Amino acid sequence: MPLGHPVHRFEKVTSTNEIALALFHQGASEGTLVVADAQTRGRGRLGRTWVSPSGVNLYCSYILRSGNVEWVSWVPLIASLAVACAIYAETKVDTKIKWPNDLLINGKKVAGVLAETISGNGTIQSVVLGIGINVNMDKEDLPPSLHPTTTSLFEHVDYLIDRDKLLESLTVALGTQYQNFWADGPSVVMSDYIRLSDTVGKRVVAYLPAGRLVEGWADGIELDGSLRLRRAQGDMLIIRSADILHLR
Ligand code: BT5
Repeated sequence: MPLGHPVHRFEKVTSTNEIALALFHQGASEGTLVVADAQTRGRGRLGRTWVSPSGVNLYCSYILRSGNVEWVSWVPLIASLAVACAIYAETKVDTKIKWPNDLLINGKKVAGVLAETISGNGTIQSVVLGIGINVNMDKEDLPPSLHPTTTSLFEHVDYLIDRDKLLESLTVALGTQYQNFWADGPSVVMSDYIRLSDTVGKRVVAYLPAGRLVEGWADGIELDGSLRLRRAQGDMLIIRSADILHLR
């Protein structure tokens, strides 16, 4: 099933992920794409907000097919790679990936990925993959607290970027990454991901969901997409979910 069919376009929604989840429950098929010009309650991970000014950025969500748990943990990594490819294809701007799902330009966040699973009957039925890219936005479109850590593609090129073309590139890149993963397993995705990783090889602090924090060297990525952290004491931690701070 090709990604990006059918497409549901909206001027303004609460959250494209919320709409895609609702469409899934109404029987929407794999590949369905929801795009909006603005979001009033754009979602980040762990209940955070994705600020979504109107008419300047890309906010979209894809309904992906169900898969095993291993596949699900790779979705944000595969999507990050696809976003990096699409951005490069349309703008020639290089991005790096902060594990697991932040796209950075010179250390500042330009895009984010939110994969939400739909479970039922003891299995994962589907994944709604949401992607937000800051495209033609001005810094002033975001609250001042976010200015030091964020950027948009427009800040790195000298023209307004065609958001429809970027979405087309994104859909193609995602379809390609997705097919390669199913055909070859995670090894190719893994090497591409590590090549673009801003995290692997760095000293980092990981803020774990339970509120604990651990410090160490980001040593690599496990076969299920987890981050391997080597601590000064010499032990190795496998981190499935965390917020990462890169240390100098
Ligand atoms: C993410 O969460 O980075 C996932 C963002 C996914 C957004 C897309 S838009 C389409 C789809 N529909 C949705 O409702 N969501 C998805 P996280 O790693 O938790 O990062 C969230 C944090 O990024 C916030 O707490 C802010 O610090 C920061 N942030 C918020 N808005 C931003 C923006 N426009 N650009 C850069 N950083 C932002």
